[in-house]
Amino acid sequence: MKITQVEAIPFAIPYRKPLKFASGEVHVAEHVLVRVTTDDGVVGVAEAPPRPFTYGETQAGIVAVIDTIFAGQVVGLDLVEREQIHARLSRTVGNPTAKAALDMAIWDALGQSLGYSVTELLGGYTDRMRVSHMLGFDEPAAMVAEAERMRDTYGITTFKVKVGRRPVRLDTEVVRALRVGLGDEVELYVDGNRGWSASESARAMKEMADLDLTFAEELCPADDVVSRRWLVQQLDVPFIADESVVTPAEVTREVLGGSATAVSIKTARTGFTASRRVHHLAEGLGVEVVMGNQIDGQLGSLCSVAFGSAFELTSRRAGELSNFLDMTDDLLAEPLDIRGGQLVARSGPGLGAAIDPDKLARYRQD
Ligand code: MUC
Ligand code: MG
Repeated sequence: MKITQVEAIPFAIPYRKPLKFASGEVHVAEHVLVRVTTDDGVVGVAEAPPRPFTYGETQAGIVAVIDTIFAGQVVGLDLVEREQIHARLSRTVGNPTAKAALDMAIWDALGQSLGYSVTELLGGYTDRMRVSHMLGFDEPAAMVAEAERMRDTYGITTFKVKVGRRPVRLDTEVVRALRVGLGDEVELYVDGNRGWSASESARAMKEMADLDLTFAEELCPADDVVSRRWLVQQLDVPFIADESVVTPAEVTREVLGGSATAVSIKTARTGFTASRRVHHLAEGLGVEVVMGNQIDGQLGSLCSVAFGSAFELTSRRAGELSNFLDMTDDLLAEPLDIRGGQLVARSGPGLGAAIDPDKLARYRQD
């Protein structure tokens, strides 16, 4: 089970409609397919979705760092030496998305080699999650129509609404329209991607006090240390830290510092090895967890549901698993199927993710 080759293949697939939010917008999925081959001929895969405006990683940068730094650190190691692999990749402070995709492709290869699904290897709690859909910026009527379509077509009843625009009324009116249009049956929460100040966030949350929100996420920057703590202490819903908690140490700092009361786990940035550490830490700290979405394609969403299904804490809340629906196509040979508001992790072995060779040939950029 020795790793003999690591490939980083850039590909690009357009979105049917762009996803817009306070820190950026995505029109084309310019992702990287990572493939890990072993001496037994097993091939593990995962997907890296760079978010330049958040983590500074780009598609070209991910290909370069894997080819020139990370591949050489793991080739020759056995698939079971996961802590050795983690230690070597962790010498590099940044590049979370590149490290995560490599880590997940190794777990996929390990699962295939041992004959178990990744979910079974990680924890095996269940095999499915409820799905939460992210709604990007648009006019209130268009966002309500989008949510109704997701509910009627896929049975999705949990929605994360992007906020963080100015004036705050632009967003609070959208959330009110969603509550009125969809009724009390749906769950709603908001994500500001650091777009507001702490005081704007407090005002917006007051305006939405009667809308029965489940969570508020990263409404203002974590670096506004004192004012963010002030905000989090006055809210009556958990405050999710997302892009401010890329490492377990950051989770510890934000939670113990009173600047977050829940965490988003994104396998796209912590893979399986470090996501497991974040999960255990969240359990020990006693904070809630939401499986987040780095605007993943189908392979990335399969990784999220594989991890989220593995533990009780991560499968308790709906996971953000559906934004691949906005893409015009994908690389998976067998598309993901959201039904009754749920997504099932594949029974494996590994991730159970076969790549369609014709689609890869069509969309690859190298
Ligand atoms: C989110 O939860 O913030 C937007 C940027 C990113 O990296 O992830 C998305 C969703
Ligand atoms: Mg977020």
